[in-house]
Amino acid sequence: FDNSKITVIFVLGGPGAGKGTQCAKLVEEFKFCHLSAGDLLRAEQNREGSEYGAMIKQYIKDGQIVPMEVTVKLLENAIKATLEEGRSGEGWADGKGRFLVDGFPRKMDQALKFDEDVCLSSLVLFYTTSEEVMLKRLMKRGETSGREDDNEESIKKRFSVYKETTMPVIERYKKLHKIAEIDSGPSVDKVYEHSAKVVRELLA
Ligand code: UP5
Ligand code: MG
Repeated sequence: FDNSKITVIFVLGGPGAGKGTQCAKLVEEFKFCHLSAGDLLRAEQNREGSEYGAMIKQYIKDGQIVPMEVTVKLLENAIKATLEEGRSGEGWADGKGRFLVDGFPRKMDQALKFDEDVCLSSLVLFYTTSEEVMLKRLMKRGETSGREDDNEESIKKRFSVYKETTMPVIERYKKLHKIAEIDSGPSVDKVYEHSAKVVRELLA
């Protein structure tokens, strides 16, 4: 994709940091298209006839990163479909397709492949809070979410994969000066104030 036609913001942070919650609010104000890599994988897992369903299910339960070919392809297809629908006209003031890519890239190989095959990102919103807070949020959500990885065992695995595999990706974007770090410990509205300010500055 041509970087002059689309703006991509990556949204990272530990499991339960609040990525999805903040993306939903950013969509309302800034008319982004929100693509959650996890949601796309869960949809593919449940799609009838998918050859990857069983594999994805196992990876997600173990908190492991699904092989990048699958995830990058799902994201690429979703971006393409959105642009073809012509959403870039209506609502997107500068005529540019705006995408929030949530929960991605969480492993170095994915980051490099997306840069190479899809496009360069403009910014990374990086949500941080303590593991204690994230665990509490996820256990609470697990009471109703139906997500197979919202249980203590899977959450612990997700935390360790995040530290070992995703933190190096975040360090890379820090070196590239693309990171906006946001404390996601406070209330949803407080965190959003900070998020909106950062995004407003980027789009200005
Ligand atoms: N909540 C949110 N913000 C709050 C606040 N400020 N105050 C109080 N409560 C707050 O929030 C989690 C919960 O906390 C919610 O109940 C919310 O109301 C509350 P949410 O916004 O959903 O947090 P989020 O960061 O989106 O958490 P999520 O669980 O989605 O993060 P993960 O990164 O773990 O999940 P994701 O769906 O991205 O990935 C799942 C799995 O998919 C991965 O583990 C991996 O196996 C696989 N995957 C890949 O293999 N490759 C990829 O590229 C991406 C995913
Ligand atoms: Mg999420």
